[in-house]
Amino acid sequence: MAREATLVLVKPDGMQRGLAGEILARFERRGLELRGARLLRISKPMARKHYAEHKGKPFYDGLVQFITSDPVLALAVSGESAISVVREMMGATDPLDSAPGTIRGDFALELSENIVHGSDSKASARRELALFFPDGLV
Ligand code: IDP
Ligand code: MG
Repeated sequence: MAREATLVLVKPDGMQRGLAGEILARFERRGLELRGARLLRISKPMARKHYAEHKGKPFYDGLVQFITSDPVLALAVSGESAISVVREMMGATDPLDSAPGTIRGDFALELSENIVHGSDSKASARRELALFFPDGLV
């Protein structure tokens, strides 16, 4: 496999619960490298772009509403197979299916408040990193 970069978001619920440090520490301890970090409140247009793949789904409007409701921490992390490693460490989308030891499996119970986002493919990572880090990574 190869070295990759991926986007992580600590969503508004994760920020409100004070889990940003815990989440970043898990990725750092795993050996991933922090290449960028931004604390921001996502605008509606940016949220619609970020979640464009879900447009038309019943939960889309609520998702856009939620991700723009409070600040998020956007992290660019890189390392060997970073995209799949981050996804595995996040756990399944529905926290009720997430294994203990994963971020969602340890900290969440609700599908709509599942603490973190992570890019799901190389194409998504490229697109999402460009959206959140338009000036590039360090
Ligand atoms: P992912 O975050 O694990 O990649 P996606 O399928 O890309 O999952 O969905 C994006 C986000 O939308 C999820 O993290 C979750 O918060 C929310 N979501 C997904 N499916 C549903 C649903 O059926 N009802 C409510 N929210 C959902
Ligand atoms: Mg997704």
